[in-house]
Amino acid sequence: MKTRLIIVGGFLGAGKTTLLLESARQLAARGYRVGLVTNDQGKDLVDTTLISQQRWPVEEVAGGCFCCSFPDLYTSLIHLQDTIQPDVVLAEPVGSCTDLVSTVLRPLATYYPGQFEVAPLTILLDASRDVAPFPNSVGYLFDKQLTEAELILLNKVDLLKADSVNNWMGSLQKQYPQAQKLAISSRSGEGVEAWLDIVLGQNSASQLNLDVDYALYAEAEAELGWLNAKGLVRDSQPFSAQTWTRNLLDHLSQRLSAENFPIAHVKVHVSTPVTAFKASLTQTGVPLSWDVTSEDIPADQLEFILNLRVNADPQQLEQIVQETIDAIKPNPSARHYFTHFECFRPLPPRPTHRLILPV
Ligand SMILES: Nc1nc2c(ncn2[C@@H]2O[C@H](COP(=O)(O)OP(=O)(O)OP(=O)(O)O)[C@@H](O)[C@H]2O)c(=O)[nH]1
Ligand SMILES: [Mg+2]
Repeated sequence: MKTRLIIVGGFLGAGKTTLLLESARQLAARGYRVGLVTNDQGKDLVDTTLISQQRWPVEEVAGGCFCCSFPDLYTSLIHLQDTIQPDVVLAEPVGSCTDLVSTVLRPLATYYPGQFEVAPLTILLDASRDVAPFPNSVGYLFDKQLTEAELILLNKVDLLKADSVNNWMGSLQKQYPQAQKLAISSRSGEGVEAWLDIVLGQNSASQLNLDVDYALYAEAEAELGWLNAKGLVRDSQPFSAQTWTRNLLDHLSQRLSAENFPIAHVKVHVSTPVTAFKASLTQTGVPLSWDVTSEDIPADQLEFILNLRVNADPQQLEQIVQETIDAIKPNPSARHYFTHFECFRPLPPRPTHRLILPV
């Protein structure tokens, strides 16, 4: 049995995980068996935690993007096939990754035609994203992601007025004429059914050899400081996990803004034995966005996973995170512990395969 593989790329914070979760729900309601694959340069991911908490089968490709960790991606897909026999796998590459057609979709379709049917490459675009505060190389990467799209989804249209959606669709058509386009809201589900009809019914047929300068692409990735941390906070008396989550993101937002470090995505998952919260900041100065909230029952301990992707030096990010977690202690007696802490700049991309079509 072949598995249909739907790959959804797009810049950090564009809404890929939100779309994957909404799609998994809609596909399951249509009777499909679904698996998911997440991906990151590091480990301990908010996305994987969020997906598995919602009880979807998920595999994580950690320590490099799909293109550079192709054998791990393949192993994850085979593992899903062996364990849950999925009809459909939804996969989300790292949000700073491009050249996916030549390095991931085409190799999968070419080397494993009996195992996978690969849907057209979908790239998600956050209608509210402004890349102007980032260095030019990041803008280059952002443009390359859209240039190789077979399908562009203008996401977060719930935040836009109708005439603004029309303007967006018009300018996307001019700039990226190669791609089919839809306006969606991953959050409300608007437009997702129409997109699923396309990616269930069509295979990737891109003949594009993306013209990408790997030195500039590497520079763009290296502009983003990456920080993944996992830990716990304990106190002798119960405290609010929701307030702690809000304080964490508010503090980080203020510090990063004061230092002039543009945010690509800052996300945190916080849980106690009886509650869970997940929230994101996708841009400097934009209010935090809650994805998971529950009744705020105070507890004397919480666990957190924090992922930052910010245009800043990783050591400065580390210092800001350490100081912030100290500053937002629920009480002076509270203690925090890190069980994992890594911060780095992503290494230059070195794809396992790069299948270029003869011209
Ligand atoms: N208003 C609105 N918010 C959305 C929508 N889609 C996603 N978001 C929010 O945007 C934030 C980032 O969404 P994610 O799904 O985590 O984005 P992502 O592309 O997976 O991010 P990375 O994995 O870090 O690249 C979350 O707080 C989402 O709730 C949408 O359609 N409308
Ligand atoms: Mg994600």
